[in-house]
Order: sequence, then C-alpha cells, then structure tokens
Amino acid sequence: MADPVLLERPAEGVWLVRINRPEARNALNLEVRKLLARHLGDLGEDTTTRAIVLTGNDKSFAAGADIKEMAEAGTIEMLQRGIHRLWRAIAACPKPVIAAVNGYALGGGCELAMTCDIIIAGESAMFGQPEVKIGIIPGGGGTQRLTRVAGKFKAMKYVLTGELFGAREAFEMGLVSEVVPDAGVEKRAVELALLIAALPPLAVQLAKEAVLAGMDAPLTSALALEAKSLQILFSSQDQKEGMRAFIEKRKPKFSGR
Ligand code: DAK
Repeated sequence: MADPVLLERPAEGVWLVRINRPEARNALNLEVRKLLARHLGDLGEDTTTRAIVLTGNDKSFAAGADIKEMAEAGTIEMLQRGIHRLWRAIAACPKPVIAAVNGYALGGGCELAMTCDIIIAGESAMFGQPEVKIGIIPGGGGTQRLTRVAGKFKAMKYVLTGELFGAREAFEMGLVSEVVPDAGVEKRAVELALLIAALPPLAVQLAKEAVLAGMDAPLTSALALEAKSLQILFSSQDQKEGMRAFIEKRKPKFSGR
C-alpha cells in the first residue's frame, strides 16, 4: 500500500505534503491525521523549510473525516482518539502553509484547507460542510472558521443545509485566495511558496503570527502585538540587509537571522 501522505520537495526551501488516499477520495483517517500532524510539526521546526504546500489529487483535496472509521464509534472512543490535538498540531505550524485544492474539500477537508494560510483553488473545486447530512456537525473548526470568513448568513446556509459550493463562490466569500485553471493549481501554489521562500523568514513568521493571533484578539491588543512584532524585527540582520539593499539599489541577501 502506498504511503497515505507523501512528502515532495518541488524546490529549495519548499516542501509539498500530499494526501494520498485516492481510493477514499482522500478521506482523513486517523493515520492520515497523525502523519499530517507529524510532517507539519517537523517541517515547522526545520530551519531550511520556508513554505509548505498542502495538497491532494485532481479529484479530491480531502472528502472529510473517514466516515467508515467513525460510523460505529462511541463518545469515549471519539474522545480518546484525540483528533482535536492532531488538528491543533496542524494549525500550529509556524511556517506559511498553502492549500492547493482540486476536486472536493468537504467537511474535515474544507476545515483542513481553512487551517492553511493561503488557499489556491482549481476552478472546478467544490467546498462544503456536509456533516449535517450524516447526523453530525463540523468538528474541526467549520462552524467557526467559515463564519469568521463568510459571515453568519452564508455560513449558516452551508452549515445548516450541507450544500456544496464552487471555487468562484468560495473566492467571493473570501474563503479562497485565488482561483486558477485546475491544471495550474499546484504550480501556482509552489510559485507562491517560492516567492515566500525568498523572503526573510523571521519577518514571514512574525507576519503570520500577527495575523493569526490578531484575529482572536480585540483590535487594540492586536495592534499592540503587531507593533511589538515589528519592533522585534529591528534586531534582525535581515531587516538591516533588506533596508540597506534597498538604499544601495542592490538585491538583498537574507540570512534568516
Ligand atoms: N469517508 C470514507 N470514505 C469516503 C469518504 C469519506 N468521507 N468520501 C468518499 N469515500 C469513499 C467512498 O465510500 C467510495 O468508497 P468505495 O465505495 O469505492 O469503497 C470512494 O471513496 C469513492 O467515493 P464515491 O464513489 O462517493 O465518489 P464520487 O466521486 O461519486 O463522490 C464525494 C465524491 C466526495 C462527493 C462523495 O464520496 C461524498 O459525498 N463523500 C462524503 C463527504 C462527506 O460527507 N464529508 C464529511 C465527512 S464528516 C472531528 C473533527 C472533524 C470531523 C470529525 C471529527 N473531531 C475533532 C473529533 C469531520 C467530520 C467530517 O468531515
């Protein structure tokens, strides 16, 4: 059996994490979740990794949690599986993570995409939170992240009906960063990852932190966090190098320090 999560290195500083269960439309079983948490944890700590692309295949990014694996589970078993902890480990990755979505991103798959920082979607990609149709509700952040992105009334429509929506609508809602032709999704995601990989990593890391932590905080606290993060960067060599290179009209050489 092929590895259910593959690691590829499309360019220096960029890793691509591929969910690989095509026979199950990339449904997220426990093994896939553990591997995703482990890979994103390891890449998050690796100083040579500058950006990560998370993807599936042309038919499916991920069709949600593996229904066959949880259909007969009880409350205590669901609790003991610790899925929330695995989910948090994925969301905690300090490196920029770009979701490259083709095909279905449903239920836990849509939630997985929403834990990423940038979402590139193919024009025929389909998103949705269809959990209500099988007697549950979203459990990986769908009721919260979709609401924060799309607002109460769009989120309610999709969470309460389980209806799917396409990439264009997802883009209009603000759920997707860019819609591109299906065949160009991975290429575009790697292109963006490369753009980020060439930038000073400390600035990238603090920018990500400021956006995410700020989203959960009152505006005054978020603005204070942003100001402190900016001030911290004035201790970095890359800030000096970036600004001097601009003034001297040359290309900067960033060291990551
Ligand atoms: N789970 C298991 N198997 C799945 C699957 C899934 N989510 N989605 C597809 N498959 C399997 C099908 O059973 C089928 O297997 P075989 O019959 O060949 O053995 C194979 O993949 C191909 O599927 P289809 O024949 O259905 O393929 P189609 O192209 O016709 O349709 C589809 C693709 C993605 C539209 C359809 O398969 C579908 O509707 N899938 C289910 C989508 C869904 O309901 N997703 C939500 C799942 S619930 C939690 C956090 C999060 C969650 C749970 C807990 N905690 C923190 C505790 C998340 C819950 C969910 O995501």
